[in-house]
Amino acid sequence: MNILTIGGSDPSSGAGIQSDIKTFSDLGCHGFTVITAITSQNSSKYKKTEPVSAKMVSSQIDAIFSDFKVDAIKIGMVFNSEIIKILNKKLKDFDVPKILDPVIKSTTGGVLLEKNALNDLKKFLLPICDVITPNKNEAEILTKIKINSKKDLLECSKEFQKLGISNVIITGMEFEKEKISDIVFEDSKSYQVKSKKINSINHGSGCTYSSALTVALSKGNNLKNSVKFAKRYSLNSIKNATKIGKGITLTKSKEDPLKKKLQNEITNFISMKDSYKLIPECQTNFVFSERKPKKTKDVLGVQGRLVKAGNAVLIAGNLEYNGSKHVATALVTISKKFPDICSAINLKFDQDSLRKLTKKGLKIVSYDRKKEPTKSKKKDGSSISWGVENAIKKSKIMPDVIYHKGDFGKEPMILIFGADPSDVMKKVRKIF
Ligand code: PXL
Repeated sequence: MNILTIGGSDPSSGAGIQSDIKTFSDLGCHGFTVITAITSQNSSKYKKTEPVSAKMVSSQIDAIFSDFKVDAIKIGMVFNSEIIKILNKKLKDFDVPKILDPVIKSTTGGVLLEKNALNDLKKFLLPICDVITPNKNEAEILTKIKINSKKDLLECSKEFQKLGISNVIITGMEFEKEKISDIVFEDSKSYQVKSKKINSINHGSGCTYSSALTVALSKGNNLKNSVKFAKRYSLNSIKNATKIGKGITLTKSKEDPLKKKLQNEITNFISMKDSYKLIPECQTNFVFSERKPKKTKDVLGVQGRLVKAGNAVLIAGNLEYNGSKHVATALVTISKKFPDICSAINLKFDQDSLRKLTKKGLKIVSYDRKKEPTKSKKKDGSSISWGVENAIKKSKIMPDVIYHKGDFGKEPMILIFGADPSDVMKKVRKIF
């Protein structure tokens, strides 16, 4: 995914566009930046702001839009009315998810939005965005409603919706002891996403939250799952915040190294020419785990699979443990006998692919799904483990590929295994 962040430069890289790019690349996305202001600040002090001219903001947007496909936009610090108006003009007809983090003041006291630009933010930016993520203070300033109860929150969100934005997430509310809640108003329904409260003041948590939310939405996740994802991701970044300066800590991503490796190879897979030709009707999953996973919940996979869309392959969800059922079951089963196998992918059955894989020296075994006992067929999810066990029964050395030619109503399939995702990809590339 390609994500554009529009905001201010923070030289400490704790917040602003520098922090956004870190989050995007950490989550396997490419980040574009349109800078609205240059700030001078560090972990203890906010010094100065120099806004970029509206003309230059406009030119940066043109440079990006004239070249790249942008999948979602995050808007943070916009600083003044001129910039707000140009953003309205350039973005209003651009139909991708637009997430507005209406930052007004930094933790260290810097002004991120001029007072006289508040009304223009409401008039020109809110109506063209899809989701707004104010904290309590920002919500109160923008709606002029003081929040003391859940009823006030509802009124506040209705006020936002009247201003023309349908999805409102008021972040960081504290209704319960030791808990922190994001209150989501999605059109006419509302719900809370809670997490444990961490007692620390840090720089960048708001930016991390809204960037992770933008990534999740860009992939087509619904709002609820995207909020859950953003909350977990930013919570981990807060837990992992580091004190590298003299002042407050800077949030720091705490991505699972397994996720990073799998994400990289998924990016390689989908950018490989003609990879769409390898996707079966039931779509593809690419999985990875530590050695000897016991259950599918120990295996990372793509929640919504890798799906064929014309001549492209799209990632239809987040990388999650328990994100795959079938390919993860195959991995759990094979790793009992061959514990060095920690990653797998399923691909469309094709005789030509099998011929090429054989010619390149890969070890290939198979099973016949028609021979599966009725008892196993009836038990949900046991066909794959039966098949894999059957295919490797006589194997003394680790197989690279297992295939089956299908059964009545069952699609034939190729599974490629490896020690890790890059080993799997090396084998996949042998098909071309
Ligand atoms: O976290 C809000 C924020 C956004 N953008 C810039 C910032 C800050 C907070 O300091 O400096 C540029």
